[in-house]
Formats: sequence, structure tokens, C-alpha cells
Amino acid sequence: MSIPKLPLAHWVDIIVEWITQHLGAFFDGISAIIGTLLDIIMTVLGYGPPIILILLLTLLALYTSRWGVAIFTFIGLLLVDNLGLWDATIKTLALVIASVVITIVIGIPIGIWSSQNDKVRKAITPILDFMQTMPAFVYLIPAILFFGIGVVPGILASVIFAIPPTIRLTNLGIREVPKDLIEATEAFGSTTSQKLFKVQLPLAAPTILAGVNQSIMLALSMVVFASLVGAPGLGAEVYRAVTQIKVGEGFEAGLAIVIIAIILDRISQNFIKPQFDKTIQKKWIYGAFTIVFLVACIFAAIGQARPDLKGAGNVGSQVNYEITGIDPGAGLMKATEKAMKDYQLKKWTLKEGSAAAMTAQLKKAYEKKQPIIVTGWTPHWMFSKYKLKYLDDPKGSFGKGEAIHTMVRKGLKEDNPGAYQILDQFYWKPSDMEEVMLDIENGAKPEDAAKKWIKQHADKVSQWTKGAPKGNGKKVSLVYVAWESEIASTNVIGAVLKQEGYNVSLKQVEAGPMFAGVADGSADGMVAAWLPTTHKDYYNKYKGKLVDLGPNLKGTKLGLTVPKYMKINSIEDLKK
Ligand code: PBE
Repeated sequence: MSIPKLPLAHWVDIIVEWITQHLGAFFDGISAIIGTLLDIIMTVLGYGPPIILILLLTLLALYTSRWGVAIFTFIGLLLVDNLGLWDATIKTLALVIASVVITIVIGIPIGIWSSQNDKVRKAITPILDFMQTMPAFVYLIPAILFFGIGVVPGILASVIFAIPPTIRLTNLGIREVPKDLIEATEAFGSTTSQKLFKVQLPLAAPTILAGVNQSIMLALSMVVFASLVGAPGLGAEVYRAVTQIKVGEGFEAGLAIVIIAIILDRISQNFIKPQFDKTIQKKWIYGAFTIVFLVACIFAAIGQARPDLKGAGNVGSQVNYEITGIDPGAGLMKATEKAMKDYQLKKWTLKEGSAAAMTAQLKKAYEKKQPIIVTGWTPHWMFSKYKLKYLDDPKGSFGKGEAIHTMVRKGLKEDNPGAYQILDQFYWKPSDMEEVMLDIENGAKPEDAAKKWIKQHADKVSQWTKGAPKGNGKKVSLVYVAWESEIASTNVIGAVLKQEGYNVSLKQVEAGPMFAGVADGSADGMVAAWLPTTHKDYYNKYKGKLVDLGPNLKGTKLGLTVPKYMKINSIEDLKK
């Protein structure tokens, strides 16, 4: 007897779907609040030349942690600026500060509550354990559906991941206050709140701060993840370097994250007991910093509140001058950057994320008939599911229609002639690919959608396998990127190989690593090279090291895509 699989994933999906539909306004509100908070912090930090903030942070480091850390802060931040990473650093700092502010505002009260009430503590502890052990990545998925892509879902995922230590250590710190002190306060007839604010919290402060320090570090560790859903900053620099295999750039961005981490760690560790406390009392220093910061925030808030009258009504202001992109490794992103240059869209930004995050964002906007501009390509299910149009591209920035090529590693022909032959004979039409894609979009597992297509198109499949020897368990490894089109094609050809007796493994990677993997022989092949334009850079880089088996599909297209209910028709309209 076999027990059927619990439909846990399905239940979670239903709950999330319900929440997205019914609490949309609520999430939009939260999103607006967090977005504004973040914008204000970003404006304040980015105000004036970098050296001002560098000096202020150096002073703070000096006051809290003495000379060594101060010198490190000064030189470290100058280096970051010199590497051209200042803007990204500001964005990352703002993301971390916003996450930590939210963490403190929510975490400390919960910590206090659970210190006063054993039932609360018992209920909260397993939840905190769960929050910390669930891979933080997972929080990003519902966060995209609730908040769209951008920095807000990144912040919320960071808060969920970073809040447990603040709650735990607030609770612990208060509970550790010696009993005799509490008894003494009670003997003097203090009320509960007097006891809490005059005795317990001050005594627990070092422990609470230790919790906040941990939360800061955890929030910082989320910045690379956050970039997967479109949060800008150093994390996005790292992510971009990975997708395009840029070792040097990745190292620079990583180094900047390390520098920020050390500075934040030292300052927050010594915050409660600053090294120069004896020389100047901390209330003066912190008071001065707080006043400067608050005044700057007020100015920034006023500046933001002023509506941009000039732009009101045009497409740009409707979509915030943002184009919703996909993973930074995609050729489509490079083409879009080129288009932005060709059409002089200087005010515009291209948001990085992933193909899945882009379609989630599109779905969200489409259902509410809101304006949105995304980077699109055909074949893609989104054109059959929604009414969309490509914007005209009179300057030809996105190139012409292309073909998708199959590439295999050198030596595959000799080592595994059967698999080589099948891969070589693999050829289908855009409509075939779309069938599989749509099935997957409607909820089928990629393997199942592939099997179904194979069954229904046995004649086509038999042409791919014609004359090829059976696999008899021979290993074949294919790599692909999580673009909807390549998920479909790779699963289909993978299933065909499996059916022919090959031991197939499919590995999902980023675009750069996909080419590199086939070139260095760590993967046998892939069916996802868009040529001659989209993947030109990767192809040129690895050309001599892999074998091009030619097209497996012809007639693709790339371009900026908008819902048909939008009034614009050409990329040129974006300039107006
Ligand atoms: N795409 C789908 C890829 C190729 C396949 C258009 C997103 C790219 O732009 O690299």
C-alpha cells in the first residue's frame, strides 16, 4: 500500500494566492511605507560628496571603538569609493539600516513581551527556530508575490531572517536581571512599567544590543539573496558577477561587503559601551548624530513629497522610469542596456532579478491593469496568457530574429556518440516549445510536461533519435538557465535521452556558468545558445572550446514588452 503524497505545496500555494488576492491593498500600503523609509535613508546617505559620510562614519567608529577601527573605516570606505562601488554601498547600507530599524521596532517589543510571559515565550521559541532554519531564500518567493520585485521583498525577507536574535536576546537579557534587584524595586513599590524601563531594560541593554548586532550581520548576509528579486546594491554586483563569470568584479564587490560588515559589526558591538565614553558622554555624541540624521531625514522627506509635476502623466512617471528585467546574465539584459543607450533613456533604470520574478511582477500589474514595461522574448507563454505587444524598435537595438543553438563539449562525439547524435538531431518549432511552456505555467511539473509533449509528438521525437544507439545507462549531463523557454527545451531533450536509456542529469545554472561549464567539459551540453546576437559575448569567449551543433529552433524575438492596454507603441515613446 502506498500513502499518497501530501499536497503541502499545493496548500501553501492556495494560502499565498488567497493572501495575494485579498490583502493586496494592505501589502501595497506596507510596501509604500517601507519604500518611503528606504528612499529617505538612501537620500540622506547619498547626500553630498562621499567624503562627508566617510568622515562621519570614521568619527563614529573612533568614538565607539578607538583608533584601529577608525583608521580601518576611513581607508576601507575610501577604497570602496575608489573602486566605483560607492552608490552600490549606499544602497546596501540603506537596505541593512531599514531592515534593522524594522527588526528593532518589531523585535524588541516581542522580546519584552516574551520575557514577561512564559506562555508567550514557549509559543514563540519554535517559531523563531523555524524562521532561522528555513532557508532564507524561500521567503523571497511569497515576498515577490506580495510586494513585487525590488528592494521591499528583499528587506522583508531580511527582517524575517534577522529578527530572531533580537527577540531571543531581549528576552534573555531581561530574564537575566538578578532577582534581588527586582525584589528591591518591588519593595519600593514600583509599577511594572517602572520596573521594566528603569531597571530591567537598562540592565539588559548590553545583551539586547548583542542581539541587534547579530541581526545586523544576518541582514547584511541577505543582500546577495535580495538582489535575486531586484534589490540593488553590492549584492546585485556580486550576483551580476556570478551570472557573467566576472571574477575580478565579483571579488571587488565581495570585498566591499566585507568592509561594510566589519565596520557595522565593530560600531554596533561597542555602541553601548563606547571607548571614549569617559572623554565625552555618549548622550552628547549619539544625540548629535541623531539630530543630524533626523534633520537630514526631514529634508529628504520634504524633497520627496514634492511631486514631479513635469513628468506627471507620461509613461515614464507612471512606471517610475523602471523597466522590469530578468537575470543580469541574460543577453536580453545587455540588449536592453544597449537600447537604453541608443534611445537615450537616461532617466530610466533596468531592474535586475530573474525571469520568474519578472513574470510574477507582470502578472501582478496585468491583473490590476497597471502600466508595466518588461523585457520579453518569444517563444514565451506570456504572449498566449496575456495580451501583450512588443514596442517597435526602429533603431534595431534588439537585433533581428535569431536561432537557438545546441552546444556540446569537445570530445562528446567520441565518448558518447549516441547522445551526441540525438542532441545534433534535436530540432523543433516555436509552437512546440510554447506548448510545453504553457503546460508548465499552468502548473505541470517540467518533467511531466516534457513527457506529455513527447508522447503526443512521437513522430518528431523519432526523427531526433533515428539511427542513434541506445544509452544503456550512459551518463549525460545538460546545463540550462531558469528561463521559461530553456526549462522547456532542456526538459524535453532530457526526457528523450532518458527514454533512450541514458542516465540524464539536468543542472540549473546561471548564463555565464552554462557556457563555461560546457566549454570546460564539466557538462556535456546545452540547448540554450541564442545566436547570433543575444549570446554573442559568451559565444565569442568560449568559441574555440565548445562544439556548435547548429540551431534547434528558429524564429525567436527579443524586445521591450508591454500589455496591450498601454497606449505606447514604440521605444521612442518612452522618451516623451
Ligand atoms: N532569454 C531567453 C535569454 C535567452 C533565452 C531571451 C531570456 C537571454 O536573454 O539570454
